[in-house]
Amino acid sequence: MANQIEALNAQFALADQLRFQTGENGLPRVQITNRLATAEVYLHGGHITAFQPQGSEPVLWMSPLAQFQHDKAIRGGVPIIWPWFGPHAIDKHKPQHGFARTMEWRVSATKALPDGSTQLQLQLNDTPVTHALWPHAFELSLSITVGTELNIELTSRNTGEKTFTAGGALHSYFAVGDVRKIHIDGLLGRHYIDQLDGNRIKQQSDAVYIREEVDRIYFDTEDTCTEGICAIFDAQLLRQIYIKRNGSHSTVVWNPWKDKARAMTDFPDDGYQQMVCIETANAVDDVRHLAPGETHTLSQIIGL
Ligand code: TA6
Repeated sequence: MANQIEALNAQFALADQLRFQTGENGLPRVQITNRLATAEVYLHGGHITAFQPQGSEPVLWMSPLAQFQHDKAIRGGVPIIWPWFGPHAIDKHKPQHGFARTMEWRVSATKALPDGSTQLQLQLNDTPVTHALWPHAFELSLSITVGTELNIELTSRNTGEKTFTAGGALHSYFAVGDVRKIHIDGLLGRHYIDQLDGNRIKQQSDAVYIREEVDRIYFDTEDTCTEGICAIFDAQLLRQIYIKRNGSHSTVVWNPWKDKARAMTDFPDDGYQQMVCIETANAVDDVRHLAPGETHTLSQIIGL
């Protein structure tokens, strides 16, 4: 492990901005610190585990019980969901939310940008392990730019000989002071699938409040605006987190509330009070069909 870290620093470290270190449970971690913000990224899952603009509170929520195991997703931060969202459509034995978040990604580039932000580019290609789960050749590129905003771009490329269909999400866990004192704007009038009520389709008639378990997939329809901006108004921390979404016509809002929180071993019983997931997704009918050589980029910009 130490050799891997040394080799990564020799090739990709950026003086006083980006370094590789041994993270939790010995997993390689990227530490980014610049004059605008700090961030942490694990090569395991291409997983952003921290983002904090200078002078602000952390923007992302991380579970203190997160397990940094090779075969598990890290709980919190921004899990990369790909090439399917939720359970596999046919084989329920295949991993929930696909395999990208439990694979080891490799570093393809690091850049110090002129505006003072720092960019990390990671890549994941198909392997015999992924072929056993999903019989397609692909190249997945993840570009993470850390500045006053956090810009995440996930680009899927079909490098095979036949068209494939891929879904996914940037499954972001946002840190809030008290989830009962927030509301979410940007989804008014949108229809959603209520995953807790027989997948019934409903329409959002007000801002989104979290007063119980919530698990909804909002989708664009012809008559609902798709300007792609959501905002969390946090009355406790007196701040607003905005999420500008692109390449996505479906947005997931999730809070496990008490019972589900208690049922998850990597999630503290009261953790639901300090987080909410708003996920920039390609879910349900919003999956993308890529012919050989075609690409799709799912992206979001997070800021305060
Ligand atoms: O965020 C939507 C969702 O699909 C929920 O149904 C819940 O399962 C959540 O993802 C977390 O999934 P995970 O596999 O990370 O425990």
